[in-house]
Amino acid sequence: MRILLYNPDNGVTRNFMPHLWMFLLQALTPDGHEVFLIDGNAQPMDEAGIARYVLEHNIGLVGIGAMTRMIAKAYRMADAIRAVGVPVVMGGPHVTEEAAEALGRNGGPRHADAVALGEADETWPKIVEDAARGQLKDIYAPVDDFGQERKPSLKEYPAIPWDKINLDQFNLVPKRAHRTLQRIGEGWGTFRIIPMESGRGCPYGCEFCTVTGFFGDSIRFRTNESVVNELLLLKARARSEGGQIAVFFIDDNFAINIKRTKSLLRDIIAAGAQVHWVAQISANLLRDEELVDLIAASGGKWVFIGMESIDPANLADVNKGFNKPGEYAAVLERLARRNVYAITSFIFGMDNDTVGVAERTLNEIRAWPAGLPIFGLLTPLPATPLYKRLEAAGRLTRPKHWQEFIPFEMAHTPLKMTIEEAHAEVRAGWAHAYSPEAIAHAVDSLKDKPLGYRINIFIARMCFRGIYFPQMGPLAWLKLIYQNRHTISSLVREGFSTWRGRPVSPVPEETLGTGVGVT
Ligand code: B12
Ligand code: SF4
Repeated sequence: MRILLYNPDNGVTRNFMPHLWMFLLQALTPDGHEVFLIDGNAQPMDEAGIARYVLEHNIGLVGIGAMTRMIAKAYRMADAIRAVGVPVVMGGPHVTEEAAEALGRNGGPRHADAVALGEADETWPKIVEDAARGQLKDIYAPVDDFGQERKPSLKEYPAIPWDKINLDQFNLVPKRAHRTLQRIGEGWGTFRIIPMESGRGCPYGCEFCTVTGFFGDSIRFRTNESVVNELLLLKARARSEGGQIAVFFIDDNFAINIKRTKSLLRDIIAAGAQVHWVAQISANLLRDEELVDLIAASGGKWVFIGMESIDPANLADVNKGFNKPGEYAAVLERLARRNVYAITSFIFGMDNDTVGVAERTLNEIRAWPAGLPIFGLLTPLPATPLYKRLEAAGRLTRPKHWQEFIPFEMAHTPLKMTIEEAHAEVRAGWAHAYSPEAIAHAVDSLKDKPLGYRINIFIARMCFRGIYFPQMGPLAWLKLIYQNRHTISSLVREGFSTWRGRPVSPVPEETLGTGVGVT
């Protein structure tokens, strides 16, 4: 049977990274079936397009995975596929919480022939076999022989064949530049950010988060050896095609067990498996100097920190009191001393937020080492404790907000400001943090570092701006380049004089070094 695994586009940005679930399920597919992958962010497709694709490729089963914010698009695509007679199985966090919706059991239309609840590592082979026999069941749940929920152990993690998978759709280097860039330095003909997990689960239970409910508070890890081997495989592939690779460790809290994280990072260093990497780590775990040393030595370049708020009352409200705003600056400086920078994520519209929260937060950010701040709104995702609390209090304004997804729009009323005021705060956060002046300031703050770090922060800020401000077409980019022309010309001038002052060197890593790539 031919199987298509499809991930819908998010409708806002061209995702910089593919989704891991597709590669994982592909690796877990029983022999004798052929698997095709389409990520809608890399290969945009509409309903008619996907219906045509499944017919032309003689697809016998389509698997669709989606977060809550993409579910409306996922349902539309599923409807189009089912209309041409091909069965659809859906999985992922949204349908796990809203299976009745996907199966049309709550009064709405049916979108999926089957739903895979929770982690599907162990149920996927069964789903494929049932589909091949034409006997798909409605629901597949990961349970043991006694009907108890079972979380897969990651000790027997499948080897994802990164050396063989066709990754053309995920190359961030434009096709036209491929050949030229392949010859530069160690080779920049391809550049991909690959998702990899080293463990699953987070016990912290923040009120707005799906993770503790979905993956459970039992933390599971792959063996160090399996992670190291995967890194070596990716590194070898990048080398063989004259390209670069970076890894996003998608673990929810990469240092949740500090002892184990240190041991993994030591093994990566010992095996020479360093690639540039990004990971999510909560601020409280970054107090450990030795851990931060190992992060830097093993290739860590960016750490994503869910700071959420600079107000301890807000943090206590959402069960994230372990975040201590008073130590944010020290944590970021500890990282910056090792040339590791942070993506700092904030949520506005929390219960103790008042008008002016953006400016108060920006004031703090301005005093920190340069990084990539991002701003969002408190969002009640289905089945989270937050959703239940707001529902019980009658505060949900759009209880099924996912059925009509609108980016950066609240679905409940905040306590101390209006919905419109919360929207204005998010807009102010993005507008100020990504203004040409703020970008110039961030670049300038790294003037004591090699040029590559300034280019790195500049490119990253230009790209991250697109999370909020639509900049999909060439015109939007031209406008952006014009607005930031002074910073660009100073970087170009400096690059040129650096290059003239240097002998033979191919384009040095720090010149191209967008902070990611094979070390
Ligand atoms: C990496 C990641 C991202 C990446 C992007 C995704 C990517 N390209 O990988 C980045 C950092 C950009 C990101 C951004 C966001 N993310 Co995110 N992200 C994650 C994260 C940490 C890992 C995803 C992952 O790969 N997990 C590991 C794989 C193996 O698990 P999985 O995807 O769930 O797949 C398993 C099962 O669900 C199932 N399955 C999944 N799909 C399918 C399909 C089929 C057919 C079947 C059978 C089974 C199946 O089988 C898999 C194996 O067991 C998750 C948290 C988490 N631990 O999952 C949050 C998570 C998915 N993100 C979340 C959110 C909310 C966001 C944002 C909206 C945050 C924000 N406020 O801006 C943005 C939106 C991004 C966008 N514009 O699209 C939520 C989603 C909750 C929900 N109900 O939708 C999660 C769960 C985290 C949370 N805090 O609750 N994210
Ligand atoms: S620390 Fe992060 S992953 Fe863990 S529950 Fe809180 S928000 Fe979710």
